[in-house]
Amino acid sequence: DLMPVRRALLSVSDKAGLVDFARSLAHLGIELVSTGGTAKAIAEAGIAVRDVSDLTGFPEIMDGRVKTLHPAVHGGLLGVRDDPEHAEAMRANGIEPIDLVVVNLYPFEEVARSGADYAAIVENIDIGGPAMVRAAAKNHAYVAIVTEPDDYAAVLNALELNTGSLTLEFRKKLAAKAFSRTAAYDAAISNWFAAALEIEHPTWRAFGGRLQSVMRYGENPHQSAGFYLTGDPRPGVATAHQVQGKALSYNNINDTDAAYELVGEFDPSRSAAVAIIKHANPCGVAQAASLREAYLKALACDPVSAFGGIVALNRPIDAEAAEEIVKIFTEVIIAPDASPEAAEIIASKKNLRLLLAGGLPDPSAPGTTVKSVSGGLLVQSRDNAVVDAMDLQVVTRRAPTEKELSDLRFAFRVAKHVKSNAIVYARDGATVGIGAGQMSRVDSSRIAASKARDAAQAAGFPEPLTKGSVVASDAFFPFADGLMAAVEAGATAVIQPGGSMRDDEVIAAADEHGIAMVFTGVRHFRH
Ligand code: 93A
Repeated sequence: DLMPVRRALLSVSDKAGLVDFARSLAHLGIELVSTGGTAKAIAEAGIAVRDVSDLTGFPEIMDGRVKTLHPAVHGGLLGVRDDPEHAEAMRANGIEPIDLVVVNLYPFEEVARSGADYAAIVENIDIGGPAMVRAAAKNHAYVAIVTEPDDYAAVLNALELNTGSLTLEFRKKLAAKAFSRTAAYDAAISNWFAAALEIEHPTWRAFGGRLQSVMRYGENPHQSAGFYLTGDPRPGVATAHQVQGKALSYNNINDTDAAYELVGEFDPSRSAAVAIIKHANPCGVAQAASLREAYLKALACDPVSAFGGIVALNRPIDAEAAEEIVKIFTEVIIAPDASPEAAEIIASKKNLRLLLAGGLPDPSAPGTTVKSVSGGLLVQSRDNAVVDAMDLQVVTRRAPTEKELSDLRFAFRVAKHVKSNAIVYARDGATVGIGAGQMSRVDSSRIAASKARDAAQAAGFPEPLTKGSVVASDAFFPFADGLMAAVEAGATAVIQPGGSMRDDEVIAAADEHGIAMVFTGVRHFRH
């Protein structure tokens, strides 16, 4: 399965890391062949390189439109090495085998995004590059194809590990990546045409949107996926500008949406708010005077889960907050805007995606949500109920204190964005325990309380932060047991919709333990 690499063909538009990579390949005794600008960059670094014209015996013509589109190149890429007829064809026609191909394409996407003129965009449709990428990827039984500077280091490691050869397994992975690159490239071209000519994309009507991007995969690597835009201009994940970082994945977009919708609940003129999201559920939410403080409070709720999370902020991100956020691995940051200093701090993390949305989602605005089921679509109006507009009713002997009431509202705001059954413990404007997505409400209560114990233990606190907290439930407690779990965890006040047949039992249990409870009359199921 090991194939020795003796000859490499390099043809790259993005010349990042090229010279170092070429030098290392040359040190391994690999012959380098290259196209115009790439060959020039390599030769200028004092590294021996053959011009592709030398291989083809044909000059690069038509401003480079035809430089590698030649049987000497494609025969060297596609020839089946151990097929005697192919070998004979190579020998008879003087075709030299190419074992490694390093190509990245004309930057069509960037040029199209930059709003260049029509002819310039068309000129950036790479033809020879994708042809080589596809040929090499098809013939991965013998040829390795590298399409991203980010992979140079891994290729060199693999070559060194196998003394100048690459394994079939590695070549297969590179081939899979190569085809996803050419698929995304062609999707970008066809989308640009559709937009330029105002043609409907074939999938437009079916999904009620315009294809914005083809993702490398969906929720899982074996699923394909695309991101469709409805054209709704309101601030959110679809209209946000991505300043830096890798392309967003399917899960990133889903989670970033959840994160941004959640921080949209917090009026930026009243407080800074931060939400950290994992798997579309918050693992910490807090409001405070500054974004930095809000982030640290949100992080403290569940620092273990926050790793690799999505961070959403309700105010333009500043340097102090950015400095804290980059300390742990984060996938995406989304905010209305960023200060230049914050953008610079985030720029030090090349892969970290930064999205600037221009504004915040309005939680009380009307809208529509769509979910697919077998053979159909479920459509409903957006859950735009906000706790400030709800008629809160105190149902216990004790009314909540001012402080409890403020935390109750906070907790219910958060609970709206937690998958059902949702239980949210909060204290001092921060979540201290979140139970999400359980089939039983008592289980959500217990999970939230046990997560709060873990977090307190990790932070070295003597007691879990649920002691003296308040608790929100997205739907009514059907029995007193869910409420009792909250009492045991140390909650002193409860907010919930009410409306259970056993409300009386639940209220009696609350009264018995001196708990203050308010009913909202509004349920926030979220599935
Ligand atoms: O104009 S092309 O479609 N025709 C070709 O034959 C061809 N061969 C390589 N574009 C072609 N390329 C592309 O040129 C590569 O994909 C790469 O992006 C770029 C590298 O050109 P240079 O080495 O001159 O900078």
